[in-house]
Formats: sequence, C-alpha cells, structure tokens
Amino acid sequence: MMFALVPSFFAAVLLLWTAAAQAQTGDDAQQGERDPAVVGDIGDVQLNAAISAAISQIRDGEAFLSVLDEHFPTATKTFPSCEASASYPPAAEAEGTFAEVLEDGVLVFGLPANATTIQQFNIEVDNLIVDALSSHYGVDISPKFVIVDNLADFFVPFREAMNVGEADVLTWFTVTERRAHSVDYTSCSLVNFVNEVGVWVLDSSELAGTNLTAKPDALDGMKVGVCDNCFYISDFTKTAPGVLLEEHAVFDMVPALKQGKVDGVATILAGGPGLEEFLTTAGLVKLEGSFVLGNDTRAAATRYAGPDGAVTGQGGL
Ligand SMILES: *[C@@H]1O[C@H](CO)[C@@H](O)[C@H](O)[C@H]1NC(C)=O
Ligand SMILES: *[C@@H]1O[C@H](CO)[C@@H](O)[C@H](O)[C@H]1NC(C)=O
Ligand SMILES: CC(=O)N[C@H]1CO[C@H](CO)[C@@H](O)[C@@H]1O
Repeated sequence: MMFALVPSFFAAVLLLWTAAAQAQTGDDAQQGERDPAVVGDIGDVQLNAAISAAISQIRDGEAFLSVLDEHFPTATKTFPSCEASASYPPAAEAEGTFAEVLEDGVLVFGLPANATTIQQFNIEVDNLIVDALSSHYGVDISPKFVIVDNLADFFVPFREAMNVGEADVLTWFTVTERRAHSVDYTSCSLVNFVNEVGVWVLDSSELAGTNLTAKPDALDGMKVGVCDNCFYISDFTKTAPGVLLEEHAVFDMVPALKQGKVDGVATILAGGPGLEEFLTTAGLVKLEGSFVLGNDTRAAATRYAGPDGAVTGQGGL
C-alpha cells in the first residue's frame, strides 16, 4: 500500500480557527444539545461502522498483535466485545464521506505531531484497516496520513481537522466521555491497557530518589506539570489528590521544569504526550514507580453526527 505524509501547512490556520470555535462552543457541549461543531452525517456514521468492522476483523490476527506488541507491549490482548458495531454497511447504501472513500479510494487518517511511536503504530495498523476495507468492498483504498499540530492543545485541533474535512478518521485517541460529545467513538476498540503515569524530575532534585510505588504521597504539595487539556488529568487527580497539577503546552513542560516553575513533569508511560522529550532530555530522571490510573481504551473516531446517537443509531447500521 502507498501512503504519503502531508506536512501540516494548515496547522496555524487550524489553531486560530480552533481557538475561535472553542470560545464559541466550548469542548463540553451538553448531552442533548446540538454542538455547532458537529458536521458529520450518515456517511460518517457508515464510515465509522465500516472501520469498526475492519478493526474487529484484524484485531485478533497475528499481524495486528505483533504491531501491538512492538509498540504497546503492556497492552492487553483481550478487547471488550463489540458485536453491535462490527458489521460492514452495504456499499449500495453508501452516502457522504463513506461514498467518497469508496469512490476516490482514499481514506485520510489524522496523526499527532511529535509522537513517533504513535505515528508508527498507526501507520502500520491503518494499513491493515484499509486492506480489510479494500478486500471487503472489492475496491483499492489507500491510506493518506495528515499530521495535525496538536502541541498546544492535545485534542481540539483533531476535532476541527475532521470538521473542516482535513482528516476522516483518527485511530489512536483514548476514549473519554468528554470527547465522545464531539467525535464519534462508537467503533470497536483497538488498544486497551492500564494507564500508568510516570514522573520526571531534575537529577539535582531532592525528589530524585523517590519510589512512588512505595511512597505514593511523596509528591503531595508539589507542583507537577502535565500537558494542557490532557485526557488523564481527572483520573490523575483522583489517584493522587495531594499533587498540584499544572497544565502546560507539551513543548513547554521541560522548560517549565528547568526554570523551576514545577517540581516535576508527568505523562502516561505508554507513549503519553511529552514522553519522548522526557526520555531524551539530559538532566532529567524518572522517579521509580508510577501512579496507576485506570483502563485506557482507544478506538477509531470519525466526525460526530449527533449528540445522543439520534443520527448514528449507535452502531446499528
Ligand atoms: C519500589 O517500591 C516497591 C513497593 O514497595 C518495591 O516493590 C520496588 O522494589 C521498589 N523499587 C526499587 C527500585 O526499590
Ligand atoms: C480493564 O480492561 C480489562 C480488559 O478488558 C478488564 O478485564 C478490566 O476489568 C478493566 N478494568 C477496569 C478497572 O475497568
Ligand atoms: C522533533 C519533531 O518532530 N519536531 C516537530 C514537532 O512538531 C512540530 C509541529 O508540527 C514540527 O515543526 C517539528 O518539526
């Protein structure tokens, strides 16, 4: 399969656009209220169902499991069942986005910036997904990858990239209730693991010898930097209520640590935002142990087509 990496020249525009859209709508549209950011239609619901069916077909296979093992060795190999959303919609009924994918033979996947592991994992898995779609529908579908600059805000630029038609699907985001108000997460899940948060400090810090597993309250009253608007913040707060979390853009976490604005920086150990920088910056040391949060389930997300499943029928296609 061929693919192209398209540089995100639209990222700056997208960020401005995003700020405006966010101010207008908020990211937390109330259930039952139509979110003005919603632009999906039945074709997006069909696309979600088709991708979901492809995922249920590949995720027990050797090819997928070896990609999973390589990039997310701590992930479980058992997935929540998803029969309800795992059947291919008939090509004859294809509309909107789904009809275009079948006609043009191109499916556009949005990938995050500065996240090599996640990019590699997704490129490999997305190739398996389009192969399954191609063979089911008897057409040649190629994946196209678009990198979206999500360094300032982790999630919203992706919702907007889908809403403006720059990407059709995301296959790497963690499912959260809040996100499920603005993208369609009804697909079968792809990755499932227990989230653990690790903490890094300067090697000169007196905290450097701390073992978080042995002493989970060692950071109580300390300031710890986490990525801006990150999905695991509320779980982290529940697990370690004494830690003072301070939100920073991903690229600003290490500088904040070096400038002494925070005592430590934290992220999800399985490829979380900022991880690569923490591992490669000299002078940082990871504390022994971790904070164990809860399950992290990742599924494919497409354009949102209705606040309460009224449009989607929740996988009933
Ligand atoms: C950290 O603490 C845990 C729990 O007490 C212990 O099992 C583990 O061996 C410790 N790690 C180190 C490197 O001492
Ligand atoms: C996490 O996921 C696994 C596998 O699906 C499941 O067995 C377990 O009960 C889940 N744990 C929690 C806390 O939800
Ligand atoms: C190291 C690296 O990949 N840096 C990139 C991080 O993302 C920004 C914005 O997309 C790129 O400009 C950098 O090259």
